[in-house]
Amino acid sequence: MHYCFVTFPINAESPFPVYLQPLSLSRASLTVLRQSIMAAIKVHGSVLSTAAQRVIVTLYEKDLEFEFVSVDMKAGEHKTDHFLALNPFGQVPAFEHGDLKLFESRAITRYIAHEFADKGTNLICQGKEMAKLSVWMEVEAHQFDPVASKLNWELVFKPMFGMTTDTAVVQENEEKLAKVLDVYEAQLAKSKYIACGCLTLADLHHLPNIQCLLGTTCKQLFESRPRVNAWVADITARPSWSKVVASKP
Ligand SMILES: N[C@@H](CCC(=O)N[C@@H](CS)C(=O)NCC(=O)O)C(=O)O
Repeated sequence: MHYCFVTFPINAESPFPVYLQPLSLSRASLTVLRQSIMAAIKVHGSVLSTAAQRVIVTLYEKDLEFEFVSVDMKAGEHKTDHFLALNPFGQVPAFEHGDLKLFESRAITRYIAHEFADKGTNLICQGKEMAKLSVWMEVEAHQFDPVASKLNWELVFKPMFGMTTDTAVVQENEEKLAKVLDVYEAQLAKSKYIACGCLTLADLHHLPNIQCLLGTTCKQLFESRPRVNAWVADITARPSWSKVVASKP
């Protein structure tokens, strides 16, 4: 029980005289009070943005409340002065926590995981394990993402915008993705998740691009590698990710 002394009666069974009766708050009401005092978290983005989805899935895993501020990218809202004040590169997502303003999805997820280390799923490690986790976050950003993003642009977004897919770019990047996934298959023989034995930011960072690729011909590149296939099935089945998928139009 948490007490906060006030000078009016609130707890009828209290042994204290009325003027010294404690305000007894349940754990649930204290949480609500604490959350309303805590600085608000805002994510500016589009539900279609893979980079914004990376941040949102992390917030869900950490069980944090946040406000999603929809940016109308079709209307070029991300290039307006108002948005450029949040991200000078004019890209979503942008993130606010009180007076802190951040951009770059992976920097945002790292901030969330460290700042709210005691909330929700622990997505980071300590010492040498953290060093390994950093390696796999870099692998996702520099080996997986460039290839996956190109494939998603050609196979998902170009058709969505009525543009023509460049099959030569698709073939070149499918070959590159196959090589990256061969490394993942070997890594997943050593640990259940991509960086270590438990789910971390490195796994979450992959989710948005993987989800898009599963709706394309690239699906078989994941399915043909048993450990990669099991890992993909595991991380895409997380309730946090299901919530992100459900929010897409
Ligand atoms: N490295 C950035 C990439 C952000 C990014 O490319 N966002 C895309 C949407 S997924 C965007 O805003 N594109 C519009 C543009 O570049 O003008 C991050 O991870 O946050």
